[in-house]
Amino acid sequence: MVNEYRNTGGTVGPGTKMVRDEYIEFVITESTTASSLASLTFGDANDATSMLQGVFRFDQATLDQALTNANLTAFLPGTIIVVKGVNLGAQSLAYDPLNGGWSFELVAGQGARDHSETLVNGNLNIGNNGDVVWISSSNPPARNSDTSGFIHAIGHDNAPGAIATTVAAAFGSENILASTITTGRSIANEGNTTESLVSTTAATMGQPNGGLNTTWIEGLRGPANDLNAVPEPSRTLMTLIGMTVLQSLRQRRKGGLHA
Ligand SMILES: [Ca+2]
Ligand SMILES: [Ca+2]
Repeated sequence: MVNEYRNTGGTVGPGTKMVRDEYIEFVITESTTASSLASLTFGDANDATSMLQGVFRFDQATLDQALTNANLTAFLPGTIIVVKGVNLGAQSLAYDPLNGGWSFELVAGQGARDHSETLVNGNLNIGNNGDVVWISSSNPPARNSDTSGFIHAIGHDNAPGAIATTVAAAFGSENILASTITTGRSIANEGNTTESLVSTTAATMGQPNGGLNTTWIEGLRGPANDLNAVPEPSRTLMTLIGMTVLQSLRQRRKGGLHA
């Protein structure tokens, strides 16, 4: 799922097809192999959200390297993948969820790159007036209006074009924030699988977006990371201990009054 995207006023890095200081962020919701991820495409829309604009893919050799580094054969639920412009630091494949390293960062033009079939051939450039960031099983979209393979998308537009309208119909109206944005802002999901999109100056590249989004992603990562996943017997025990303490306090207070 698309979790966040950053809008700056920057220009496209030479040869990278993406604005040099923008980023987009995906959350993996179920165990996914490198070859599965490499078969997907992702990208953005034009400012009018009426057409697809940039089409990217993940580089499988790079994904394989991240898995090798993690000593895993598939990406785990709760993993955050960042795709970023060339000015946002070196590519980071230090993926290690078994030791708390739940994100990795691909640089546009390196581990994430423009799709070789340039049927849709724009730059990944987040717009002030509107945009849709999408991920698709269609490889690649056949034309700039082809949303048939969309797995997920979020966007913003106060006057949605055809792509944003389709996304709202397919995934829910909460997937499109009815607003324009300024530069220096992210569109971030502060919800879970039911989006709660906000326009925010906060940048949380590679991290959950706070609120329910953090609770949800930590839940995907498993019980060790999720206080809400404490097994029922332990919760019951904690409640009982709490009640016992309360009763002791009351008794002590009563005793105090009598003394
Ligand atoms: Ca765009
Ligand atoms: Ca984030």
